[in-house]
Order: sequence, then structure tokens, then C-alpha cells
Amino acid sequence: MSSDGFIPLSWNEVAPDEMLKKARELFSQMDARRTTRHFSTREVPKELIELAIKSASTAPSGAHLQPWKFIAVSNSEIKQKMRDAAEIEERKTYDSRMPEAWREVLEPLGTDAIKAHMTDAPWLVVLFRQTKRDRSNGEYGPTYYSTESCGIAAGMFIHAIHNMGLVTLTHTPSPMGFLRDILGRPEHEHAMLVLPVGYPSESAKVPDISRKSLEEISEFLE
Ligand code: IYR
Repeated sequence: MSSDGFIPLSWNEVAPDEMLKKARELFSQMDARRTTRHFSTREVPKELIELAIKSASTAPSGAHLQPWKFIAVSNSEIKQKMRDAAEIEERKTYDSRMPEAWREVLEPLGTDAIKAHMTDAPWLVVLFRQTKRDRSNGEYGPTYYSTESCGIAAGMFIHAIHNMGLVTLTHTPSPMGFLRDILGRPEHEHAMLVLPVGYPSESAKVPDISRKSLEEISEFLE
């Protein structure tokens, strides 16, 4: 038991050649990840979803408040409700709310108002961002950098899913208020992402697009 609230860092040195090997392997594994909208209905054990959520929750967060709540839904009736509500909003978005500049960049991705992934995928994991925390004195205080914290956690979740050999999609039905209502979440929780998780369907497709090069995305000042 530490007296000042600190304990020694648990850290193991990695030899330089081993470091490079691990870094290359991780990049190659991550570079193979693709986002698909085409899911199989094949079941996925709950324990895998639990482990992905636990991995995501290792993310650093503002003041270590861990301002996230992951709601994992496999219940078909709830998934259908979520899909119906998402399709109502998305139809409005695609039919009239979406400006031309947005339409232009979505066109190569082949997205539309039909959200089959919400009922095909065996799990829908909804990431809620908490803007307040319970101070355990009957009051609520703010959270800090909750968008950054949840963004990092979402990235870790996505990687955990890819690492276990499953696929996911960062789905953002907009506006997302209906998710709080359907899932019975409190006012201070804001749905940030819907992450369908499962196996890809046999005919799953992905857009023929590539990633920006290192030169385009970075600059080194040495
Ligand atoms: N939220 C809609 C539209 C959409 C928006 C962006 I930015 C994307 O990268 C993909 C889709 C949808 O999920 O279809």
C-alpha cells in the first residue's frame, strides 16, 4: 500500500531491434484493417465484446475520469428499434440535410440511408460520452476533455476488434439523440459512435481507396 498515492512504474525495456520488429509488425497489422458496412449475422461470443470494451477502457482520459459508457446490444428487438430510428434520421440527412460538399466526399464511400449493418451485425456497441461525473455528494461536476478521451478509447476499441479477427464500422447516425432515448441513458451522456461488430459477410466490399502517405501527414523538424 503506497502512502503518497504513487507506486513504481511497471515497465520493461525492449531491445532496439526487437522494438523495430514490433513497430513494423503492428503497423502492418493495423494497415490491413478496413472498415466495412457488410456484416454477417454469425454470432460473436459476449466475452470478446467484453474484452474489447476492457481494452478500450485502458485509454488515457482527462483527469482519469474515464468519461465513457459502452452499451453493447445483441437483443434483436432493440437493434431493430435502433435501425428504424437511425434510418428515419439518415433518410432526412441524405434526402435534404446534407450539403453538396459533404455528398461529394461520401460518394466514393457508397454510404446511404439504409442501415442493414444495424440488424445484421450480432453486436451494436454504442459509445456514450459523459459530460458530467457523479461527485458522490449529491452533486455533478464536469468531466474534462471527454471528446478527446472517448476518441482515444474508440480507437483502441477498433484496434481490439481488428486484432481479434472481427470487423467494425464507425457509424454516426445524425442526430443521435434517439440512442439516449432507446437505450435509457441519462441526460449527461451523449452518443458518440455506433460500432457494429461481427464477421464480415461473404460478399463484403470496401471502397477502393488508399491512405495518405507519411510525407503527406507528417513533418519532422530535427
Ligand atoms: N452518418 C451518415 C453519413 C456519413 C458521414 C460520414 I463523415 C461518413 O464518413 C460516412 C457516413 C452515415 O453513417 O451513413
